[in-house]
Formats: sequence, structure tokens, C-alpha cells
Amino acid sequence: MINPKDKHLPKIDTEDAQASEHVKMSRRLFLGGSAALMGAAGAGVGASLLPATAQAAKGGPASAHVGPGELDEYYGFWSGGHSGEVRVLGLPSMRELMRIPVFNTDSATGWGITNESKEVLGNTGHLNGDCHHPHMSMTDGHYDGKYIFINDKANSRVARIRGDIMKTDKITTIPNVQAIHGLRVQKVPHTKYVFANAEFRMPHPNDGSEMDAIDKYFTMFSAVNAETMEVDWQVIVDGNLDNTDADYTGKYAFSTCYNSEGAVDLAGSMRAERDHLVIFNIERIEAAVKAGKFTTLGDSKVPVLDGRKGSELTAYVPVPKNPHGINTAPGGKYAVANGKLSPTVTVFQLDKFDALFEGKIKPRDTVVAEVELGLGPLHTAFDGRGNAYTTLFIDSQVCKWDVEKAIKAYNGEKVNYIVQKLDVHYQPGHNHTTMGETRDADGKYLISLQKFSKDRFLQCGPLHAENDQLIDISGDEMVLIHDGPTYAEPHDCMIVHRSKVKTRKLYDRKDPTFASTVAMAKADGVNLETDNKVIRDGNKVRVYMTSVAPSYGMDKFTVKQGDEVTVVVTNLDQIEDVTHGFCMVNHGVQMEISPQQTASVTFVADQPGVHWYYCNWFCHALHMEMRGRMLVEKA
Ligand code: CUK
Ligand code: CUA
Ligand code: CA
Repeated sequence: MINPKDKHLPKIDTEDAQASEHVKMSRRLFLGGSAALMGAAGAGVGASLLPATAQAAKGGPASAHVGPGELDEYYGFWSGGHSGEVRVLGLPSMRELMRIPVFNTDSATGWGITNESKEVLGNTGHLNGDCHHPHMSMTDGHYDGKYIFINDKANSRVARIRGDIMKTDKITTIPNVQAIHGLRVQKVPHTKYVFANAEFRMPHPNDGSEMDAIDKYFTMFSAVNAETMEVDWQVIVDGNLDNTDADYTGKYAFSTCYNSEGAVDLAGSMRAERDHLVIFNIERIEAAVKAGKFTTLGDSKVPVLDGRKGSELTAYVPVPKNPHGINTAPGGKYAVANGKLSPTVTVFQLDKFDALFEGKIKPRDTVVAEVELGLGPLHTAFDGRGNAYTTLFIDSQVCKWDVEKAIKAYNGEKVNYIVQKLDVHYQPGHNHTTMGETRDADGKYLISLQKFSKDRFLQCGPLHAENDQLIDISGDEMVLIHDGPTYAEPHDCMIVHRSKVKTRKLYDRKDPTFASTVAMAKADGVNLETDNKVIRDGNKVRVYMTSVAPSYGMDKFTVKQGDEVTVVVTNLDQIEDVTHGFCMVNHGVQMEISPQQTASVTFVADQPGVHWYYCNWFCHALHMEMRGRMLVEKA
């Protein structure tokens, strides 16, 4: 049954929100199947059955294999790149658990089709996106499970996903800017702000009168309020903005800039040997907003502050050359900027920022190391034990290095700060460690996200999968343990211990995601939980029906040709996993209705005749029979 050589078996913790009946069941099977293994771990409440790693308790690297019926120890939240979605994976198995549509259309759930999702998507009409940076909200530097935020570079948006139902609930278009790229959350005292970098400089006003007055172009750093999802303020910067991160005091956020040159062409943006890190002084910015020291741009009411060089709101630290990632170490002492066109990383000591803003030290005095790692450093992750892991895009390697030793070497001591270089396949961008962007970095696994897979998988034509590799970093050596093909294009991910994620099994009938639909029903005098009714309002028809496996509350209804029909389905099932669907054949509509959820979809009944509708989420032995007819009477 269970092979004792499988050292990866996930830890089971009864404190754990995910330790459901299912897990307890698995544990019983486990106990029955392999009593010998229980010796060390004990059967006690909260005990770990087996070490998930620490180089799998010295017996060699962990395995990515998680047995049938066993649960993963971590959630991974993966950016879906220009697919516009977010994906949820289990780690270490790397099994894909769920897809969360955000900026895209999703035929399965009806995202982009239902009225509820259209309300979230707003009326920009854009159903494409380019997601790079998923980050979870935090309280005091720990993941709090509440929200996951994601950027859309393609349409300058920021979205929020609710941690409890794992659905997108808010999308904000950032005004006055183009291409939201870097995104991170304020870590301390809690995620009040989501920091969003707009990458491309642009004219202001951007009214079509000018193209080449590029010295007047600028871009801005935006603070999105995590609760309201409104933009609280924007700060104009010199240069452009690439990636961003925040510190562990709540006082500072900082962003890399690869185009300090302000160029609009490739050669121009590589001219300078150094670009910079721009540091934002949150307290001073908030005070300036409060004191009314801001302007606005165009139609937007968002306070805009000038943080260009010379401003007391910002500081600019020169960094070589076209730096890309900026990553704060879990202890909060250091942050690392990754050189990209320079083979170096630059280490900032964050407690020096106060002195910098007080004018006591110079910008470069905040740099405590600038050391060479290899070619094309892009992003750095941390294990919480003093080691950093930097992706080397051009070398196709992950470089493990010791931060304190790098500082010593920079100060002239003869120490080797490079611990190990591991080949990855091929050309890594982001990487991420388990819990590594929080105070709880546990140094178990590293994910390295490769842009190219080349020969690693069966080929599927000219377009290749990417390759997300799982590495056991719990011991002295990094060991590659899994190759995971992924569809376009996970720039970044984050890995959250399952104890931090608390999801609902059923919808709350008061869930705000369908509050507008509930209000509409109320105005129509309809009780969604009991009524099956057709309400006519001119040529608008609202069809309210319930559903309980395996039938809809209404197996037929009649409308007139040309009517605008809104079908509202309420799933009265109370059983976990009994999701229904609603598809009206030949009308381009379908949707998910999970237990206790209400969902609605609107279409024009333009084809006279009988039209079948059916349930398209398999729900019951008689799922095929869950269907009904709409008669459209000829006009
Ligand atoms: S970026 Cu893509 S690899 Cu958009 Cu965070 Cu670095
Ligand atoms: Cu209801 Cu399938
Ligand atoms: Ca540059």
C-alpha cells in the first residue's frame, strides 16, 4: 500500500483547516496500512506523519509524488500570463487543482458570460489580460488567506480574488497609466495597499496631439486600496517601473526601473550603465495626500503626487543595469535587486532607508553588497535560513548564495558566497520558495519557472509548454525533483501553506457575488429559494428557476421572438461538490451554479421554435436527464 521509501507524504496537522473528513479518512487508511511508519511520528493529534522534506529526513530528496487520496501540503497560486487567468496548483505534486478566470472568458464557469461576472469585469469590453504577479494579502507579514491580487499588464488593471471561494470579485482599471506590471502587497501592519507599477511612460495629457515629446512622458506608481479596490494615490516617477516589493515595517515600497533613460527604443533603454531603484516613503506620501498637496489628471479624481528626483516622497538609488526583480528577504533586513543586463545582484539594507530619507546618508549607502552571480539575474527567492536563490536567465541556472557572506565578500573579505548552481531547463524567469515572501519562509521547496521547455516534454507543435520545476531546497544541496509543463505563461507564482487557506464548501446565500441578482428578484417579488416563475417586463423576460439534482424547478417556459431573456438559476443543493450548469443550446450561454449559488445569464431569444436547455456540470446519475425546453413564439 504505502511505500515507506516515499518520504514525501504530506504532513497532517489537525490545526489545519484543510484536514477534512477526507484527510482523516486517509489517515485511517494510512494507520491501517503501515503501522510501522507510525513509530517515529506517533499517532498523536497534530503530529507529522512523516517529514515532507528536510531533504526527506536525510534519506535523500523529497519526491513530488503525492499518493492517490492524499492532499498536498501547499497551495500554489500561479499567474496564467496572457491567458488572463490564475491557476491553483497543489505542491509538491504540482497537480493543477483549479483555474480562476480573471481577465479572460471561461466557457466552463461562464466567466465573462454571466451577469454576475460581467458586473465584476465592468464595461471595458476587454476579455484578454496579461497576468504576471499573484500575491496574497498579509497581516503582520503573514499570509492571511483573505485575498489574492493579480495585475493585468494588457489593460492596466488590478484584480482581487477572494480566498474563500477563489473567484474574482473586483477589477479596477488604473487611471492615467499604461501597462500595470509589478504588483505586491503591503506586508505590515496589514495589506492596506496593493502597490502597482505602470511600466510604460506616456504623454500627459494623452490626447493625440503629440507622439515624440518624450521628455514630457512619465509613468506612475499606484496604491490600490485592498478593501475598496479604489486607487488611493499615484506618484509620478522618473524613468519607468518594472517590479516592486515592500518592506516589513510598512513604511516603504520600492520599484526597479530599467529605463531611466526614458527611451522609446531598445538601444536607448540599454544606454546607461546604471538605472535605479526608486523607494517610496509611504508615510510622507499619505501625509502629503492628507495635506492636499496633490493634483489630479484628466477626468480621474485620484490624488497625483510628484515623486520625481528631488521630491521628499521618494529616493533613487543607482543600480546596474536594467534591473528586473526586487525581492525582500523574509527577515525584512535586506532586499535584493536583480541586475538582468548586469551579472550582479544589489543588496539593500532596509533599516538604512530612514537615514536616507533624513538626509544623513547617500542613496548608495543603503547598498551593502553588489556581487556577481552569473548571467541574466532576474528574480530572487529566500529560504529563511540566510540563503538566496537567484534565477540566471542566460545561464539557465538557479544560483544559491549566502547573503551575509556576499556582504563580507563585497567588503573585501575572501569568502565564497556562492553555495551552488543548479541547471534548470531552460531560461528561468521568476522563482519562488514555500512561504518565501512572508515571515514564515520555511525553506522546503523552490519553484523555478522556465520560459522554454524545448526537449523536456512530448512536443505539441511549434508552440511549446513552459517548464515549472520543483526543487527540494531543504538540505545542503538543491535537488530537482519534478518537471511541470504549464500553458502560457506563468511569470510568477506564490506558495502558501494550506493552513493559511480557508475555503467555503457551499456558497452563503448572502454572498455578495450575486447580491445584484438577489435584489432584482426581490424587486420582481420572487423568492429565489422557492419560486419558479417567469416575469415579463415589456420585452424583457426574467425566468427564475431553482435546481436540485437532477432537475430544474422548471422544465419548460415560453417567451416571444426578440425578447431579452434573463435566466436566473438558484442551486438549492446543500451537498458539497454538487454543482449544476445551465446551457441554452445554440445561444452561446452557459454557466456554473455551485451549491447554494445563484447565477444568471442574459441573451436574446431571436430564433423561433423549441430550444433545449441542459445542465452541463455532471451532477447526478440522471445528469443527462437534467434539461428543459424554451419555446420561442414567432413574433
Ligand atoms: S516579470 Cu516575467 S519573468 Cu512580469 Cu515579474 Cu520577471
Ligand atoms: Cu445538474 Cu448536471
Ligand atoms: Ca536602462
